[in-house]
Amino acid sequence: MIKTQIKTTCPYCGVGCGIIATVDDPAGHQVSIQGDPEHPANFGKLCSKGAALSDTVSLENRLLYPEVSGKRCDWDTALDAVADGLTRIIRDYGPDAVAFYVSGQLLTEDYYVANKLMKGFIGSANIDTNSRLCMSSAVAGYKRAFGADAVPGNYEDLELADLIVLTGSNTAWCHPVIFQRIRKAREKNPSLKIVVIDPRRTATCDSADLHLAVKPGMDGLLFNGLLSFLAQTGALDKVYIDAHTEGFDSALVSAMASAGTIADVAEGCGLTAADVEQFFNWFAGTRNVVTVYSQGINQSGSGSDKCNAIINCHLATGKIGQPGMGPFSFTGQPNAMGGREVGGLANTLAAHMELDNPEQVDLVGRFWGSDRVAARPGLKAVELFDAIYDGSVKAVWIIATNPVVTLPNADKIKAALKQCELVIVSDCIEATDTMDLAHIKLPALGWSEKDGTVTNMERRISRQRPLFQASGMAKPDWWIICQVATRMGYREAFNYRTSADIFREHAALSGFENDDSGLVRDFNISSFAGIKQEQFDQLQPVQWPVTDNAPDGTARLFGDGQFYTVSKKAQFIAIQPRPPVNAPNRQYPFTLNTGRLRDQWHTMTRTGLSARLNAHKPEPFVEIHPADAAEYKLKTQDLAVLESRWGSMIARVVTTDSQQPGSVFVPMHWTAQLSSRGRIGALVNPVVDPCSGQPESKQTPVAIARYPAKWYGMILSRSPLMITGIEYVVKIKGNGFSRYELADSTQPHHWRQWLETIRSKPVENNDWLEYSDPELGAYRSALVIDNRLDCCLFVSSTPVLPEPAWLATLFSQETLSRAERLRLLSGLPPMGGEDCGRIVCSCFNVGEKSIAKAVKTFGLNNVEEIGQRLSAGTGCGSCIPELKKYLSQNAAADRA
Ligand SMILES: Nc1nc2c(c(=O)[nH]1)N[C@H]1C(S)=C(S)[C@@H](COP(=O)(O)OP(=O)(O)OC[C@H]3O[C@@H](n4cnc5c(=O)[nH]c(N)nc54)[C@H](O)[C@@H]3O)O[C@H]1N2
Ligand SMILES: Nc1nc2c(c(=O)[nH]1)N[C@H]1C(S)=C(S)[C@@H](COP(=O)(O)OP(=O)(O)OC[C@H]3O[C@@H](n4cnc5c(=O)[nH]c(N)nc54)[C@H](O)[C@@H]3O)O[C@H]1N2
Ligand code: SF4
Ligand SMILES: [Mo]
Repeated sequence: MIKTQIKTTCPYCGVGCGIIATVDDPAGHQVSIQGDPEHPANFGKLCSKGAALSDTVSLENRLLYPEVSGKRCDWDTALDAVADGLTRIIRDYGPDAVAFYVSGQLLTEDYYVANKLMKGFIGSANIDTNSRLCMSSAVAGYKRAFGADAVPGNYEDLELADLIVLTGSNTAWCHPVIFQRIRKAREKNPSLKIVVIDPRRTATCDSADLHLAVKPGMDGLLFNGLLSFLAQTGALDKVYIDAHTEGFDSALVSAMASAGTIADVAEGCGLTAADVEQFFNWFAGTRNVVTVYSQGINQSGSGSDKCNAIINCHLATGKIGQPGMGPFSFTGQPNAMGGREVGGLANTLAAHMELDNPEQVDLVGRFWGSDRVAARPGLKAVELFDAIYDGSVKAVWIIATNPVVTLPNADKIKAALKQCELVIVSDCIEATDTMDLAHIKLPALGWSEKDGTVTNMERRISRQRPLFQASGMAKPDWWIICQVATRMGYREAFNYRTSADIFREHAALSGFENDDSGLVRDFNISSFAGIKQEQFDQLQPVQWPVTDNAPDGTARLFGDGQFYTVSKKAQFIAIQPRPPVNAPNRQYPFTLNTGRLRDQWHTMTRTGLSARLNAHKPEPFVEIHPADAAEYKLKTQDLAVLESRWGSMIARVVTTDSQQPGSVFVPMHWTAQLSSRGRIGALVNPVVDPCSGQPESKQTPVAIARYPAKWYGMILSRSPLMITGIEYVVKIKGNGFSRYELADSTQPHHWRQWLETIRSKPVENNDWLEYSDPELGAYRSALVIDNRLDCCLFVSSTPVLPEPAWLATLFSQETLSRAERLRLLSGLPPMGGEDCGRIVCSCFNVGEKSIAKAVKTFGLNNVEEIGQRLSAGTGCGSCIPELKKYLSQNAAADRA
């Protein structure tokens, strides 16, 4: 059989890696995934998440049928219910009583029609997107500086740079393929320096020449300090400032007034003066500098100002617009950029136009043939959910995002949706925390079925192509939106047959009256205004603008020193640095920092389906400095309760000196589907940046205390279990089994009876193996059916339980040996049996114990030698920073 090979794009991060998918079995949803060697984002590389895509395209947990009020129905019924509901509320309360909350994980075509329906025809701008939580500060920063939301450079600039500053970005885990490109660039150019600015010592620091563990939230001061240093040391490019910029003097006055001396900056930022000076000298003395910034900068009550403080330094030295230099905001989602292009934010309009610009509102109205285009900005995400909570917004349609988990003050979001009159949710997944609150559930196509375009963080438009036919009754998001629009009376404006029809219109709008007669707009892909279906199907990755003057796309912007402002000059912004809005206090003494893990994507609706991705960091955890841990009587493996003014959660304690004292870190990923008390969003303060509306998700004052567990337990079971009434439960999908981590603060159960009830299925031919020591609070049991392990439970009064990695191997066996049956109850692997430890390399399933053992036994000295011995690190390469950690630990042990 000849297998079909399809070129498509990864659905996760903004790197936008090209993929070659080989469809092995179309009906069985079997596919093999490889990096596309020809795609200019990744040249064949993929990270662990991209490489594991084949694990996530099954029908497990897919939403396959529409539902209205809990009943499965056909599309007509569901679409009528949506259209009638929205129409009725608009009639009774006006257009601002309805809202859409959408996502950077939509295709450009989906996003375009959602925005067109709300802003162009319903006539309200109450459509906002999860990009508000992600890079709205970066958008505000670019617009203030350049007059347009335009990313100046590209990935190649990172390879051409001699200094890369990564601030508020854990590139190694969040944009791993770019991190690999940086690593390769350094091998070629040993003089390339890397500075990482992050309160934590992350995996990204592994390649850093200098790590500035900045005090949380103080980057504005640091970059103001840099601007003032550049001025004082004669490092300014005065010719560039005069010719191409405005506002320098007041920006410098502000910078100098707030920053003071290097020693002052260092003190304010919690750094040493020597380190600050080193960084400043490198920036001043290097022509090719790229400053990458991401959520550590954007997710802040003064995020937009921080972005401009960074851009100011590049403008002041003319380090912009040429190969190897520039400020570079890293975006998160696969189509964050496409969303910006179609105007998905509540304050923007399609094709990089603005809602507060009457001429542009008029232009878009004429293009769309509508006289109802919203005349003013709508509610931004946090305000929007406040309005749902207080009842002024009565209907919300949530598409491709999971706000009950990811918005700040998330328990309030849940309460808001609970009391909202009409909640419509479109998702490809059935069980999500947000979907659970939907009155109308709409099944969307998943990544492997979708057809359209996305734009990556270097302005490169690529195709996502379908690998499989639609599953169940799932439909493209654009189709669902257009059907609703049609039923609301807007048939003519939404009469598209394919996503190519929409792309063509989007391209035409970008070129519509976009010439010197008006103010030229940066976003222009007018070359595609007449694109035919076959050409759309064959579309090669290309960087916008794509116009008659630049038919092959545009690698860099601003090379001619011309910007998109009225004067065509870039603008300096005077910055007054501000600390986080809520400072730690006696009741909540720690700063909570939240962010991402290497192998999970956001709310885990897809990556959580992959056993190999779950193996890296299986449970919600809190990282805390050892000194703080000691003060609060916390040890690694304990459970801790974290609490803020807004909510609480329980997490496993990890003590580490990569964390700075006074600050704790918790990953953002866990949901109520997978954990009883793991939603960190419940604690995050809903403070936003007044300029961008982006929440301050990186700094919330919290308290921490040991969770008073009476017992800790772990279950591995072939069939999923319904576990209720236990305070701490985390569910982890393994290969052929589910694992549950448990704990509770009340007296232990009658274990055997309890296990039988939650297993519910009656069994024959079963053996219960049991061991109990009430004195020690220990209990272990295993249910063996036909000599095959079905389920096992381990309970202890301490958090030390058997290593799950070797237990997991027993579930792939059809029979248990005598030794294994015995060892099950001792909780130890059989003699000579493999206990590889927690998985570090998810491509080759190599655990930390195997690595540590091999490093020691064979005296391995570097990552390459580990790779030759164990294959670890030779796949996607995402684990290389961790492999280095084992090497350095071993070296330290040898020295000791
Ligand atoms: N594996 C994985 N990759 C992803 C995603 C995912 O879910 N999983 N999501 C994607 C998305 S949507 C996004 S937006 C990107 C985000 O990519 P990143 O922004 O790189 O990711 P985060 O982990 O949110 O935060 C980055 C770093 O900011 C640091 N930080 C916190 N406070 C401060 C501060 O005050 N100053 C500075 N300088 N740093 C600070 C944190 O310690 C953290 O290491 O990742 C994308 N890639
Ligand atoms: N505490 C804290 N909170 C944060 C952050 C943080 O760093 N800390 N980061 C913020 C950032 S940067 C971001 S981007 C957000 C992300 O937050 P969310 O967008 O809420 O998280 P996801 O899990 O990506 O949600 C996407 C949803 O869309 C579904 N989906 C996937 N593909 C499709 C599709 O094609 N169509 C439809 N209809 N549905 C689809 C998925 O199943 C999933 O339910 O979280 C934000 N929240
Ligand atoms: S770096 Fe990883 S997650 Fe991001 S696009 Fe590439 S393969 Fe996908
Ligand atoms: Mo994001």
